[in-house]
Amino acid sequence: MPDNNKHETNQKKQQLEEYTVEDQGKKLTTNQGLKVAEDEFSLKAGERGPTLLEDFHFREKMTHFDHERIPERIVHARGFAAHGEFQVYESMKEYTKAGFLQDPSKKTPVFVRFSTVAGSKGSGELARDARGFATKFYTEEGNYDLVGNNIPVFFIQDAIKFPDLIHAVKPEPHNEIPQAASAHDTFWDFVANNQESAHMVMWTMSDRAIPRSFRMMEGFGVHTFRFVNEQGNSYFVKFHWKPVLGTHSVVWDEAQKINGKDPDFHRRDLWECIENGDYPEYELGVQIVPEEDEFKFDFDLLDPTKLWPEEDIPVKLIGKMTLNRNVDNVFAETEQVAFHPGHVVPGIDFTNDPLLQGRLFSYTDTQLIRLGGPNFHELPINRPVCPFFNNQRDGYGRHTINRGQVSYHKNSLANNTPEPASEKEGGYVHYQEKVEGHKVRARSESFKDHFSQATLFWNSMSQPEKEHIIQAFSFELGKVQSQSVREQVVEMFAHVSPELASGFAKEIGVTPPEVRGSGVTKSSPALSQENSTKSPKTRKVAVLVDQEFSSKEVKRVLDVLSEVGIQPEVVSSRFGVLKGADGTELEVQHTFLTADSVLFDAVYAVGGSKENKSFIQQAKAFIHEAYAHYKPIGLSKEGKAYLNSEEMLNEAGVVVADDDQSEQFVEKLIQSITTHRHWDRNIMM
Ligand code: HDE
Repeated sequence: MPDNNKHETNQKKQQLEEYTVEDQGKKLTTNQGLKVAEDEFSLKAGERGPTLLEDFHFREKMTHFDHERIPERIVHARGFAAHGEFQVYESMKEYTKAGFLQDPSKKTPVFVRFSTVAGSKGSGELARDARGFATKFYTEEGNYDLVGNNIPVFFIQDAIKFPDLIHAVKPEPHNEIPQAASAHDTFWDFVANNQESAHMVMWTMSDRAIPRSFRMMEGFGVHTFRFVNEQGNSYFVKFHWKPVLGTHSVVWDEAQKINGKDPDFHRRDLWECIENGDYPEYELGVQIVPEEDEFKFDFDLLDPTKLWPEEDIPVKLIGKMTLNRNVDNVFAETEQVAFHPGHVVPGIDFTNDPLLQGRLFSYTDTQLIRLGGPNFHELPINRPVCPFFNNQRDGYGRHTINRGQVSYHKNSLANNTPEPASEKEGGYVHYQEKVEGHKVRARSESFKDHFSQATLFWNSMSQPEKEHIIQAFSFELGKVQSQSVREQVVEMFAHVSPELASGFAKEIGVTPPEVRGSGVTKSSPALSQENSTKSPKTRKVAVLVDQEFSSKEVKRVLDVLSEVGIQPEVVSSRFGVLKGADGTELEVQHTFLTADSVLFDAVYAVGGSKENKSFIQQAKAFIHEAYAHYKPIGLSKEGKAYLNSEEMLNEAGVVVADDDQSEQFVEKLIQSITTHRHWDRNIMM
């Protein structure tokens, strides 16, 4: 019923617009609807006189302003979001009765918020950190939230430790330093003394923690959830989001520079791609384990520090999400959206993962303080698209005007309305899992292996990825002041891999450990980003051009790049129009002052007048930085001269145009851009 789908999407949009889009030509009024005659001068006794208390318009305006800020999220404060839709490929009836996973013709509206975890609301987006990947599905059976991260495991196994973890990673309380960074004593002290964190720390020290784009990172539900079908059969399930453009990262030196040059790099990237119609797409994947196989693995399915290797339990791709609309107002939507892992629909249920169980309490609790009361579900962004109706009443910020005298169940005065729905009518019935045991504060023996999967992750990395991990540990522990903490961390990661631990031990002045390791030799190729999809689409290329450029190939190269979805942008010394030797014109989009090589995926050096020393100098610096970050580099005949050494011409990913071969040049350049980074390059500066 495609028409119905359209109707729902429009209905959601309308609901939101009702509150967010201002009509042209409206008159300014107070919040009581009184038309305002003057909005620039406060009411005074005489032109130079004191302001009068009587000025109700001034007081209302100022009071509202004074209260504009709400508490930022204690974690995931820095976030950015977009609207979109989800469509399942084929009915998932066999495994789940969830309505939105039945009909391939149905489009379910979604809202997705990406975030960093540790930093404040205004922090740089390229922090080394996990990324939040939270999706709200506005289904006909109510809202379903898949509140995940871009890393498939977590630091801790029990929710009771979450406040400790977050206290340790947040800026240290005595001086509030450092912002949005785990490179400090308290975080690493926590890690060394809470060794269940080993696996996730491997991920946060890897390239996964510095993604190139929200559009190029995976998402994971982390916990094991349950699917339940119409017959009442249950399956364990792990959720994945797989980005269609593949999973890609920047390098650490670049990340730090981007934070200065453009702290909004990730949100800008998402915003611009959606505005340009390059809609980010992710496939929803599920790993499914029948209930009877619960104990067939060498790890506990309920342990959130463990992933399910994709080679053992394949990821079935079951649908696609497309993000196709930017928000109208960041505060009303992105800031006020309230996610909760407990927002489920029939067919999706929980397991006893002790981290998940704790989250089921925390999210409503946090919304109460953050959104100022129990009516946050009435905010346009949080409202379900299906009707909702119950006996809850009153509270801060109530929008609904409930009619009638009855607000209790059971009743006879309103014919027992609202009345619970049976399972057949769509009423949510919790999966009747059998539980028994002693009331204890304890951890299962099956949760006690902290190192095997950390080693699995290490074994699965390519050589460059391993080097990046060693560099990340060296950086982070290099910022740790306590020698004891450094030593404890080396000792801990010697259990994961002696190669890793000795790799960074020597960089931080700690005696390399005696050989140890976990003994695990298995690897999971799916964990390496090197094996992910590669695509040239939406890659940004800085085209360095100056006046009098020799234009034979340029226009054609730019056209071909654009045809395959690459975005070439002209960078020069000054804004204006550049004229090529044969009269071709190019408009400058950025100058060296406003752009930087770290903000692009690749460089195409065209060049220009030999007289402009300033251009040449700046172009050289631009190219060499891109080169040092392993980026694709295309050089025109003139551009060749900008390299410091002839040898660089033969290095990986450097493509040179010879006039007669310009066809091959652009093809090779596209190939080089598709590769993303050229790790087997000698860095000689
Ligand atoms: Fe969260 N988490 N979390 N978390 N989380 C919050 O809820 C919490 C955990 C995740 O864009 C808070 O509304 C506890 C794992 C995302 O709005 C808070 C525990 C995963 C977001 C909270 C965890 C997540 C949050 C703060 C340990 C990946 C941002 C503001 C038991 C599966 C959602 C808010 C958004 C946000 C609590 C662990 C993902 C305080 C207690 C594991 C993506 O309620």
